[in-house]
Amino acid sequence: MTTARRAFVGLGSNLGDRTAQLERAAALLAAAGDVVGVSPVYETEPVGGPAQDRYLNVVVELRTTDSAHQLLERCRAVEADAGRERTVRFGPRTLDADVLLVGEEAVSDEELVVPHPRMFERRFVLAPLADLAPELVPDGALESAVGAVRRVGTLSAFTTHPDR
Ligand code: GSY
Repeated sequence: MTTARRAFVGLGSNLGDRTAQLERAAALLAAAGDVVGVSPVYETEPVGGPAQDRYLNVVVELRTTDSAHQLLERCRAVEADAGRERTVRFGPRTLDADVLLVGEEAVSDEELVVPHPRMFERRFVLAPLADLAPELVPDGALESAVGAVRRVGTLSAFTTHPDR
């Protein structure tokens, strides 16, 4: 049996009902039973691509036996569920789901690079990741990363209550 590892997936949306799409994507990921946390929601300045609307971003934490490629398939499934169309590179999207980290696994092939190659430059990834796993964010990285972010709430299905 494969040992479960700590993994992180980034979710972002800047087209349509952003909150509903993040809620649904997180719920679809959680249906497999290996999601252990979801960060607060951040409204974030778009990084890269054409001029476009602000995103909502979260990071989802898993304790999973899935490989990085299996997680990629799950990410593709939640993007497809949101009707994601790949038209403009780095352009607006109903939902983006990126594999960020999978334990110590390093992958680099034509389909996937893990750790995600741009995650440590992007505040929309590092701010929610720091909420879940501050020890994984190198000193000074959050400050030097690009793109303004603002914490705006939590996904309703994943609000942590103090009495639970
Ligand atoms: O790589 C994820 C899609 N994406 C985002 C995003 O999720 N948030 C922000 N703020 N900018 C982005 N640029 C791209 S591409």
